[in-house]
Amino acid sequence: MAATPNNFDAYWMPFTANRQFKASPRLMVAADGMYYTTEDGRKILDGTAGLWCCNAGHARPRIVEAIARQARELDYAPAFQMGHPKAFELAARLARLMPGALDHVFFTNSGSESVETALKIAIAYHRLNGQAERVRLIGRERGYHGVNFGGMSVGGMTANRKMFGALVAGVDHLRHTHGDPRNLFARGVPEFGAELADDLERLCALHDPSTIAAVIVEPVQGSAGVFIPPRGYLERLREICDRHGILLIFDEVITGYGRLGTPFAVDYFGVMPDMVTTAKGLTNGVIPMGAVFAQKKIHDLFMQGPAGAVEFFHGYTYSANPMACAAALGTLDTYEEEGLLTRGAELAAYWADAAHSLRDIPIVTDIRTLGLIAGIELKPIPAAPTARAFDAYLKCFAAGLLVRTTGDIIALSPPLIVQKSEIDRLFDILRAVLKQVA
Ligand code: PXG
Repeated sequence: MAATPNNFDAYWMPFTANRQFKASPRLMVAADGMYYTTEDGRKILDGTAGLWCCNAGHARPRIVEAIARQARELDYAPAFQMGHPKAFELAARLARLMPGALDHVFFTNSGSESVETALKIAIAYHRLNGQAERVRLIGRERGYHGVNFGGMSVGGMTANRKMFGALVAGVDHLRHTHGDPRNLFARGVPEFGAELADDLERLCALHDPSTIAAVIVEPVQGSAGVFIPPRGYLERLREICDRHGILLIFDEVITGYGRLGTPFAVDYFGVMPDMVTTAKGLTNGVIPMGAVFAQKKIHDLFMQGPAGAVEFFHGYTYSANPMACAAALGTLDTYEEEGLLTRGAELAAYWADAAHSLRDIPIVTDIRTLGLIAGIELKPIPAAPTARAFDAYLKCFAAGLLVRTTGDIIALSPPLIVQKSEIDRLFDILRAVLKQVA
């Protein structure tokens, strides 16, 4: 086992209460299958697939071997005006996996970069299409699209925005879909609230739809606390976008690669956006990588200038990095061989039953489930919002279970290899902890 570092000072940790953590650190030193191992040798059941990304579980041989082989064979190749075979192989394979005409793939290194890339493609697309006035971007309250300026601006989580100035100009937000009491404890897609999509018409009336480039939404809002779109909501957004010539972007950084029991949320909801942003499960979280899928009509419009001209002045040093491509191919092999991209569909009912069994606990005020996701909302301690959920998080960790919390919501998203016995164990631990924090 690794030795405890003797100095916690230099590392400025992301999205972390640094001083609290460093006073009482939680260090992982190994992972295998469904379990992490902590520095003090305890096994922790992974209830969150790392951060919604290790969909195939940990230390998967196909991925480990692919990375090791790639490091020996071709460690890095320049990304601009140059290529390597695995980049093309991976893009072609992803295009086959994604339904419809979403058949061109731009590689990034994270969900945040995928979002920036898609927003830039949207604005540039309209300009190439003779509609340079389409520059506005519409996101949604409580949306999370990463932490870079574009994604932060279309995002709708206050804490992620308020410290950072005026953000990107020309952005507005749809209302979120959470809170209709008729949807409480709904299993799967809730029935009420499709008309909330009409909020887009309000923004169109306010700004003039001919100034709007794109709408970006997470099909299921993850980070803010698992908010599942009401039945018919995404269809309605699609219709309104079509009516006004607005591009629709699905941010599938969480929902992509099997989380809902289908390869993508596009498959689950049967609604076809113009672009899809992904990351996380693309490489099982093992090497940073993101991918933006664009419809053929978008890609092809860029390909019309002089043949020697760079068509899109955008990209990253590590776009389609060979190590990341190898990890992604090893990941897709694993998903395919083990049927993981649809495994969630087989387990969804068992998962939902287990999650909803917590309903009798008095501090549980709502439970939401879809595929292999669950959001369990707790009654906040008066005057101490988030404290109860964080306490539950610490107690779960002490009891051998990793969960995520956001506000007073516990979010669960286990690796897609999870067994029923592990689902039982997960909810047994959670039940005991929720009773302790009541
Ligand atoms: N879009 C969506 C929908 C996301 O969920 C990002 C973009 C940004 O991805 P990167 O790779 O830049 O972090 C995300 C990331 C959580 C949690 O616990 C969620 C994310 C990241 C970390 C924690 O809910 N989502």
